[in-house]
Amino acid sequence: MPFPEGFVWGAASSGPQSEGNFHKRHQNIFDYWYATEPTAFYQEVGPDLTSNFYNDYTNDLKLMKKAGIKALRLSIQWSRLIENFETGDVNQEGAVFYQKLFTAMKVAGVEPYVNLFHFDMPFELQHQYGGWQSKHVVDLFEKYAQRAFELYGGQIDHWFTFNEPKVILDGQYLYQFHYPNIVDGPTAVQVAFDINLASAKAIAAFRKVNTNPNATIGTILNLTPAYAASDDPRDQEAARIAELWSNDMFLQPAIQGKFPSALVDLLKNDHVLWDATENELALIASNQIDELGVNYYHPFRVEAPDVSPKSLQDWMPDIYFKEYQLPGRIENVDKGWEIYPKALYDIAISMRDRFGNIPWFVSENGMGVSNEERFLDDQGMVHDDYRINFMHDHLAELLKGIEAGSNCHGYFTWTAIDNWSWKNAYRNRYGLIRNEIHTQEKTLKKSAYWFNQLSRENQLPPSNFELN
Ligand code: BGP
Repeated sequence: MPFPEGFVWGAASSGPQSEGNFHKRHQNIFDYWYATEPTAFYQEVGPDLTSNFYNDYTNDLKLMKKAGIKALRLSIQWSRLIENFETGDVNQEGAVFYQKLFTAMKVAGVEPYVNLFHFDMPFELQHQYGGWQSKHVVDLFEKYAQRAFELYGGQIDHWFTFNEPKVILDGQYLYQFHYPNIVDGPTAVQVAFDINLASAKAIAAFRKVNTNPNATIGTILNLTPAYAASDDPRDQEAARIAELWSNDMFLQPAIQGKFPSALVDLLKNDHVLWDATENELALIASNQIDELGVNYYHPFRVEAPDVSPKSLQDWMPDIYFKEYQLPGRIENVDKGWEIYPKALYDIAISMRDRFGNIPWFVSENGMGVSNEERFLDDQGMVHDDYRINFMHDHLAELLKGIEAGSNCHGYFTWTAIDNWSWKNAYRNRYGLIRNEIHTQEKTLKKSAYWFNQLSRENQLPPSNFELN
């Protein structure tokens, strides 16, 4: 079975992970964290150079074309585009960089999908106001978003407000892997609300200033379907709450304009519900996305927690569920993530049945593997059959979902060219294209040829594909 006509074959990346911080006038939280604590990053490699996309994009786009990539999801860095966060005045050099980049993408035939926030809170806003803890920062984000729409509205057809809001909560406010590494459940609850509000405000700004009839706006969520470890009602209950917290807390406001009432009741009961005004809720109610990007890597298996949530303890979402590792699972051991392609079918069906069959696409899916030098041949090509298998098996499940009527219109792999990954730096490589980070030499991996055939034929090549 071919994929539907016009199905988009793309790749995803982000500004902070690929550009390098050349000519940036402000630090984001990762720039700051690396400058003050380099040992927090794998082999002390920071975000200063990354994959040199800032200087190399013309050549990079050519390589992407060779890999069959027809669309690239990337992000504007708030800390590059905006000179004065309070007024929203732009930094000219930053503005020109993105303008030239988007033009080069059109010329190269790589369609830009532009996201406004990929974990990269400007440090000053984190430091001064507490980042997403502050409604003032929400307003500054709206200002920045509006500037971006005004500057690039004529060039861009696909806008996105956020990448993976859930990971912002997890990293910054719960499990300590993004600066400032706070552990505070109730604050995470407020941040969840504020990000939903910021997304709605950016959508409102888009509806106000956009004059491009082809342009749409969406958001990007990492969906981790919650599966109960057993039929035991306690495990089932854990999965129900995990689903509300991990997925529905962002899906429902974005698509339906409201928060899940069962979650609101639970948070209220626990005295940790967010501060929200009637006006803010009305704004969320009236600003929905046009399309959804779904990042999918792994499922979320859960069981009942060891102690009852009624026990005296600091409030964390995990008082309701405990992560469960399926015995005998297939795992990407470099990342500790279970590989479970069927969840992509489940997501497709859930989009169809629970979310009005909204237009959606896979905005990230891929496999990060360490020490890929193991798989280099004499010609210097990485034979990454594991990555081909991973994409093949996920796409086969996705296709089943599409055949069942789910409205999915694209697949973007993470990522085109190996890029810098938050704390892990260049430990795990995800690219279809290898980057020798010491020389910035970039070469196609075997998976790039597989992806090229996929994109050319709009049909799944076999996973045991061989190069001619
Ligand atoms: C997603 C992020 C990406 C990317 C990817 C791989 O959560 O949106 O930015 O990094 O995961 O994860 P990691 O880089 O942590 O291995």
